[in-house]
Amino acid sequence: MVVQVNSRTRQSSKAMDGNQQKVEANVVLLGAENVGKSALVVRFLTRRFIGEYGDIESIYSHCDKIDGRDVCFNIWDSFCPQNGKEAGHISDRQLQWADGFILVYSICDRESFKVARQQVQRLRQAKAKLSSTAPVIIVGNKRDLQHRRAVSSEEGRLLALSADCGFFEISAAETYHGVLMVFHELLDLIREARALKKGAAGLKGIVRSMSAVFGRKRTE
Ligand SMILES: Nc1nc2c(ncn2[C@@H]2O[C@H](COP(=O)(O)OP(=O)(O)O)[C@@H](O)[C@H]2O)c(=O)[nH]1
Ligand SMILES: [Mg+2]
Repeated sequence: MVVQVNSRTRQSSKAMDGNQQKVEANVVLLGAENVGKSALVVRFLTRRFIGEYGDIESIYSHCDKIDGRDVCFNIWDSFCPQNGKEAGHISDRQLQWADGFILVYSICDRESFKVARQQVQRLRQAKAKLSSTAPVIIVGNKRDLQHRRAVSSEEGRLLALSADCGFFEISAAETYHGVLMVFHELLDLIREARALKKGAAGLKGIVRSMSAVFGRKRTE
């Protein structure tokens, strides 16, 4: 069962045959320690839940056909220490590299929701500074542990709405489907953001050419 609220690299599409384009998307997984970031990535890559994942920070590549289009995800599974100054830190490299973010908390860990809230705030500030359009999806994981729930769906949904992020509640332990929906939704948002950027760049070009023409006329 998945709960969803709907609310976007550098351009790195490569031309394939005809109009088909290969889409590449860099995705960074953020969130506190122990919320299931690695479980979510491994589920997406292998369709399996293996239980224990260790504390390795890795970048994985995963290529697939989605809606008849070749898509290649590069997924940065980050490692976030729970305590100290480093808690909730998002590096400049991650900010520059990412086309989109998946921000995970555990529905049975109130502290992890606090970290998610801080990271949403950091992302907003950094995005404004870098004029980045990278979309964010907030994910409440461990939905199977209802009896230990400490964060209501409503709180998660409100956080997402307030920051214009996507939202899902899932269980990486129980289903592959929820995880798949998160990546597909993020891909849609990334493609939307690229199209908007392209449109805005095109519009700027038209405005530049028009002002060149009218500018010249005035001086003639
Ligand atoms: N019950 C339950 N446990 C989960 C779920 N996802 C991850 N876990 C467990 O939570 C722990 C931390 O997972 P991990 O992926 O290593 O978290 P990370 O530190 O955020 O990468 C592990 O023991 C996982 O088996 C889930 O959806 N439900
Ligand atoms: Mg991990």
